[in-house]
Amino acid sequence: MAEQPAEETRCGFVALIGAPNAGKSTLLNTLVGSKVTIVSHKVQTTRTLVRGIAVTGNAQLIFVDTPGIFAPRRRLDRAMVTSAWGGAQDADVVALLVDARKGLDEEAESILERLKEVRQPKLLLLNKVDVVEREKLLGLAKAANDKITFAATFMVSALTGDGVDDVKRYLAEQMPSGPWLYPPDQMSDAPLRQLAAEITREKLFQRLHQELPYQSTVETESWKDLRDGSVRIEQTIYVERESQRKIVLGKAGATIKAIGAEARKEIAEVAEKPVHLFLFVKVREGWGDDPERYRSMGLEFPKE
Ligand SMILES: Nc1nc2c(ncn2[C@@H]2O[C@H](COP(=O)(O)OP(=O)(O)OP(=O)(O)O)[C@@H](O)[C@H]2O)c(=O)[nH]1
Ligand SMILES: [Mg+2]
Repeated sequence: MAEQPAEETRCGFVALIGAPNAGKSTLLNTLVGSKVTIVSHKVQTTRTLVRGIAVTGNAQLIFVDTPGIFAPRRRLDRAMVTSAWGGAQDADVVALLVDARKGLDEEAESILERLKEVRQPKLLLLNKVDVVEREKLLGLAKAANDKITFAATFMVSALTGDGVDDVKRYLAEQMPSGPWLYPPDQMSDAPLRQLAAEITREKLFQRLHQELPYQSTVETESWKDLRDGSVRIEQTIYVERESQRKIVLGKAGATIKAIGAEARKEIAEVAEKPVHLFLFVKVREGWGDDPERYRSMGLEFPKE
């Protein structure tokens, strides 16, 4: 078991911000070395702040995964984007992730513009270098640095882990002196029941198409440790309409069964015990305007 070193320690917060799909959550999991936040090929997967904790030398790095920043339309979008900038506000260092394949598109440009007002040291992380030519990366690094002052620029692949250790080593030196805020072995501060709900939501994002993932949310309703060492978990998937409920269930329940099987396997891995997972699908019209759902996600409820 890792121990907090006796010498001087450092500890601080690093916010990972960027456009939807830039790879923030993938990077967080790679930085921490364990799955603490969910990932999908779709945009707007992450809905709230998720912390992942890593130790490098004498420093404890607390990374904060944030929802992608985009032009919000719905109430939930607004809550997500507000939460992302809130995460940046509270951090010691703000790391901007840019999908190097996309480059400085309109979305990235508008984040850069607002980032100018952020007072903390900023880091530029050009991500997805595994699929981009080196020349393009250099041009991109220059273009972004011409716009605002970054303390440093790194080229990484969150997927392969390329360059990620360099980022950690650099950040470890930047953290303020102070005691570690979490036990040395802790990788996440989210309760397991929350991660379990997120894992099921990840499977929804990966399997369902078009608007449906965005009109659904998942909550863990009950978590009972059984005497045989297994756990019985009940979760509710909320959707907006009856027609959506039918799609989530699938023909003869095939879709929900597949989602449940995938989620159960992964929840068992993080819970480190056998899991009995029971999924219910409920229609809750306008859940996107229901303050209770926001509370359960850990989001502020925007007034409009
Ligand atoms: N090739 C490649 N793909 C990556 C890399 N990092 C992330 N991806 C892929 O990009 C997609 C989005 O990744 P996420 O980590 O969910 O992105 P995000 O920034 O958290 O997205 P939101 O939560 O929606 O804001 C997924 O399909 C990832 O597998 C990378 O370094 N290389
Ligand atoms: Mg994410």
